Amino acid sequence: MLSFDHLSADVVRPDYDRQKLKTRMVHIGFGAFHRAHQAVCSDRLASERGSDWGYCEVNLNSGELIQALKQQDYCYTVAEMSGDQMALRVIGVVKDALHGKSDGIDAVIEALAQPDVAIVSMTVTEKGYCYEPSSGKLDLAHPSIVHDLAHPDAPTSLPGIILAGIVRRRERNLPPLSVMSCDNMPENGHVTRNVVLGLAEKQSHELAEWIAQHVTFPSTMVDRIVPAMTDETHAAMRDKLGCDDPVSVVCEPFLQWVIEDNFVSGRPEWEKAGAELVSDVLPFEEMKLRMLNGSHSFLAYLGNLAGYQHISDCMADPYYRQAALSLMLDEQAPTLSTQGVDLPAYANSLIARYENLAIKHRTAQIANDGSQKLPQRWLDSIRWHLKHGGSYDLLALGVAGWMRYVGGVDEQGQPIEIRDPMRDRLAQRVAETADGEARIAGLLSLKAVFGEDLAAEPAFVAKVNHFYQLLREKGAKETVKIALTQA
Ligand code: NAI
Ligand code: CS2
Repeated sequence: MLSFDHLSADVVRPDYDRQKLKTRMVHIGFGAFHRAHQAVCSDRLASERGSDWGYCEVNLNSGELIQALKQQDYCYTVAEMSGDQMALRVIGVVKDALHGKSDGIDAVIEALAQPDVAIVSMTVTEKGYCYEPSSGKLDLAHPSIVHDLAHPDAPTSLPGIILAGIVRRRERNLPPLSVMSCDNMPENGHVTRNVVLGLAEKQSHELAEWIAQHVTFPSTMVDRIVPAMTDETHAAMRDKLGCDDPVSVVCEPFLQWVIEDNFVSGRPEWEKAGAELVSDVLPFEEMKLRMLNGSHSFLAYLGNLAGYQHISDCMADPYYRQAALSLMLDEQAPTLSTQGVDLPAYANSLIARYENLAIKHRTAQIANDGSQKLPQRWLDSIRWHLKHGGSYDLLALGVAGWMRYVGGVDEQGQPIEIRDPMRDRLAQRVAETADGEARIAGLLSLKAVFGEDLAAEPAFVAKVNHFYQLLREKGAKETVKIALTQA
């Protein structure tokens, strides 16, 4: 357990009066990322500007972290790591914490309906939104949504819980909420609005109209590489801290947060703690999702197939490094509407971040949930190239790599554990098709991922077939090399 008595002197501690914090924000998804990103900014603000914006943290599924957090008086440690440097900070901006299962969903809805609460934010992974990735619309066939339509007062899904919180606030005549997604989706505010309004519309048109008029859904671009904690990183933290902190998290020094300034009941002055408040986040989101996350997913699938465990291992292979850079600059950058950003400098800064040997970011972690990630990271760019006649070989290789990966067997013949909300559908397509053209056609016919159009684009299908065949015959390392010399 984290204990201030044992902390070494160089650990930064909360230097503000924690009693003065109020629970003005509820955050759903107390995962690694939130702990190292939004909570850090809010903590800096409390420390440097005396902000009183505190959090109630909520986890809907896993309860262990919430339990541990409570035992440590709601404090935990963040370690920024670069090379052999480690900077530690204790975060003190959390006031309260709830676990959906043990505290009950009603306690979560009640937290959302407290008078002081002005913002609910989320980091629940793309799949938490229960939407169809290719269209961004609520998936009405999603089992949790089917449940929530039948039981609106006892919801289980993120959209259902937020909706119930909004309804309870309205019943009590409380000021409306701002609902802020901090997940890696393009126009994440619009996606959130779509799913909440989609569900509300099924309850009553009048309710949906009221929410559309009163509740805001600011979009955000969020960036900081925060890998899942491992036994090794926990041990490194223990050595440095002099005690165990099960809630601790390790991350890179870099942090970026661009927020659409669209809050209906006030917000912390995050701009005074390093965030950028803007009127339109989309150009920033697209740039980050396509350049950073797009190259990440490429390295995740092609790297994992080649036996590279971490992103930094991929960077040690000059062809993978060059492929990531070329994917960003030659195939993603031309698709962007971003103005005034030096994209080559941005791409080089991303490569430098990937090379940080202190950050052990597993390719298998990034490879998770591909069905939710491909549309915004690769497929929209491919559509752009099909329309404008650009070259997209590396993007097509990425798609072929994902298809090999979800085939479930690596290049050494070992099984790959597929973690994806569409795992059963993927496994079914794989099982009912012969490896090769039929498998590719089977996977491309998944409209929730590829939409209606891509399977009907002969040039795209031919490219994916070409690289898939090369991957089968020559393996990932050789294919990446060939793709680079072809490009
Ligand atoms: P994590 O695995 O540590 O935490 C995931 C959180 O999502 C947990 O709190 C879990 O309870 C919740 N969750 C998962 N499935 C859910 C569902 N169906 N409904 C409701 N809650 C659900 O992952 P981490 O690292 O915190 O990342 C979460 C998300 O944050 C990512 O998917 C991404 O969208 C965003 N992000 C992560 C970055 C990173 O480097 N880790 C950086 C930028 C954004
Ligand atoms: C990664 C991201 O897991 C993934 O899919 O691409 O979490 C990535 O680390 C962050 O977006 C960096 O900001």
